[in-house]
Amino acid sequence: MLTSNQGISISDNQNSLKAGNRGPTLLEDFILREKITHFDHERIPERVVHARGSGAHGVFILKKSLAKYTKAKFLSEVEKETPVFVRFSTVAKSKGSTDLARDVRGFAIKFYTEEGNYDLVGNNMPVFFIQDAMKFPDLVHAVKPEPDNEIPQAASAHDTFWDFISLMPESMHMIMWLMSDRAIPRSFSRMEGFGVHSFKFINEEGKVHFVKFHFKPKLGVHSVAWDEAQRISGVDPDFHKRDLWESIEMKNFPEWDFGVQLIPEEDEDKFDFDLLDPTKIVPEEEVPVEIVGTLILNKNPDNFFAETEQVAFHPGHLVPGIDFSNDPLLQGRLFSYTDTQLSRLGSPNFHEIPINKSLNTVHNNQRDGHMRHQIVKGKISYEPNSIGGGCPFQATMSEGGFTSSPERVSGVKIRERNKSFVDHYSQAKLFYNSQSVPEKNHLQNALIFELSKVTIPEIRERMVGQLNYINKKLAEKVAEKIGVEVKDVEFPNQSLPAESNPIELQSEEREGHTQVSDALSMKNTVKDTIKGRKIGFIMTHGAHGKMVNDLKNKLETEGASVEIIAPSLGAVKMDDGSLLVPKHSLTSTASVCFDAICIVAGEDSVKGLLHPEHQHLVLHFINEAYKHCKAIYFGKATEPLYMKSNVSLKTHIDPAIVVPEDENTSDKFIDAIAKHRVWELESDRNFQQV
Ligand code: HDE
Repeated sequence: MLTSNQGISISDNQNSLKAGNRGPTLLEDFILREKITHFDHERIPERVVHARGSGAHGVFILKKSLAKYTKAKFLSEVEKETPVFVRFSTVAKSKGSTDLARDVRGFAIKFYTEEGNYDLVGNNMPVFFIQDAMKFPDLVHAVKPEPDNEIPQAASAHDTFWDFISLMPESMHMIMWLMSDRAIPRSFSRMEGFGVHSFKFINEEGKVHFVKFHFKPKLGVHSVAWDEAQRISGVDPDFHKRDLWESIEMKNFPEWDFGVQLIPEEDEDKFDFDLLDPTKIVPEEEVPVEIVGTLILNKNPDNFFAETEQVAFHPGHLVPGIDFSNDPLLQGRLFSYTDTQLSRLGSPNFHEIPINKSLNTVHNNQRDGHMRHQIVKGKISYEPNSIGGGCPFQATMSEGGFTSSPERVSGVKIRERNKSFVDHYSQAKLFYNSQSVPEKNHLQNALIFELSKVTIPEIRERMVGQLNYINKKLAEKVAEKIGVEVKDVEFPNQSLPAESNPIELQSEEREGHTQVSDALSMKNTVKDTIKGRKIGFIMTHGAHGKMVNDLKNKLETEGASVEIIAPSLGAVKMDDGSLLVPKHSLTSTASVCFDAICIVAGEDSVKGLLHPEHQHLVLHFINEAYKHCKAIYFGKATEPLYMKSNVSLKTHIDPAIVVPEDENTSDKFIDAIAKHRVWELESDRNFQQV
């Protein structure tokens, strides 16, 4: 039965209580008042950053014991399964903005371990914009919509962001990541996750290792084209959220390998960068990533607000065996997260909300406060006590009590950055130099797009000056397109120690030990599976039933999903008499929502698609998919459509175009989809579009 919040059964949920049929509503209508009061308070403040998120439950399975390095139990016992909740997010955008904004993605994991909650609150990029927490509010103010007119939403392409960035050489490495296609992922399941900071592992003997955390998607790291991202934002702004939800519903569970880079404490100074500097990676060539576990997301939340919105992460939620490093960005984060939960969730009792609750029972003397759920019995809320028999007791180390890793700390109180933090360009170069040619082109075009939106020429000029320290050709190309000259520019940086000359320390001659890293290019990612890919079948009445069924079955057996697109949503009658109900009409979706398309065989179907009412829509579909370097399958008798489309203009052998004359057409199609896109033919495909 429908009840009020006090549990009273409600007999009429349609009409308010009135004085007479046409009379005024009565204040005494407690049912109406309760309903509307609750509704009025349904919203809570959105997260100041990472407002837009998507979450899922899952499990972490340890495959290789790390007991040698950490006493954390969930990382010690092989095959141990730890429940998790993961929240992905965009960073700078509002809760209601598009998934496809150019942005960093949050990758936050709550491990519900037997020793309490452990939160790994990471991103899909391994570095950050700034080195010190002091600059975080400035960074966020600069990237958020400008405060006078609240423009632009879901975009970093504006004056204040680039003004700040152009004055912050330390952000250059992160800018390379942000301008790369990593900032427009194909899906959450195809992006990496990183802990970013160096953390510490401590084993039973108290030995310390620095550790960097990595999550590598089993489906590979794949992105969409920027032009595509812009279109998706209009056609399906929930593209990533939907993909995650649907993959889990279809039991195509997203999976990641969990890996660690381990560095003995005594090797801390062996690198040409500072391990405490969050604008640096530890190149995998210098310290390989050891894969030790699997993260699987296998259950959608039951309620978005209760779980995804109310989940509260904190890099300070640790378990014994893991500790912080002195990274000054991480140190600042340790203050921020509880503080922000207090205003967002409104009470210090947010740990009692089901999604935040530790599996381990909570025993302490903290009491009361807004929205307290726990009913603690007895009169003892202090320690030491004798009345309660001394409970709850402190745990010794052997009983699993948390102890910080002992570290000698001494120093003069000082507001300064260490000289080892000054080199801002070597790893920006490392990233840029490691990209394939199409990736470099995309990065360059992203910079041109973003900087073209900057209205103040001095900012554009300063940015080009920054790029010049990374790559001269890149700087020249961008400068040419944004109407400024490449010049030596001064970068006032008040945060550097007085004796260090930034320009000298950041000179173009300076190179890191590692100059190219394969792990940084998406070219080298996994390209052997079509699991989770979405294939659009374009057809109408008379489509070849056998072809549809055979190809559809084959693609679905390999883990892809096939969606039928037809001129209308009415059932399509195929040449064998069977009926198939389309999921989309030609006007309700677009090629950008699919990884590949198939123009289904069948003379009558092709005739139908050539009808003047549909032809331009079908050709737009094909041409756009072609432009975005996708695999396209042309079934038998589809030649008239092929000939009218831009595909017929191709000048190179294109491995992603499948025509009836090909051998093993379905295998060729599957192979092309698995490769994701033929980025290397992008200029050829685009050139032909003119
Ligand atoms: Fe966060 N960050 N952050 N951050 N962060 C928040 O906490 C903050 C940083 C990250 O899905 C906030 O609960 C400061 C780095 C993720 O709920 C806030 C600094 C990394 C999420 C906050 C950083 C992150 C947040 C806003 C610099 C990658 C979303 C809402 C000192 C390693 C978690 C909230 C979720 C959220 C502060 C920098 C990741 C305001 C002060 C670096 C994934 O507390």
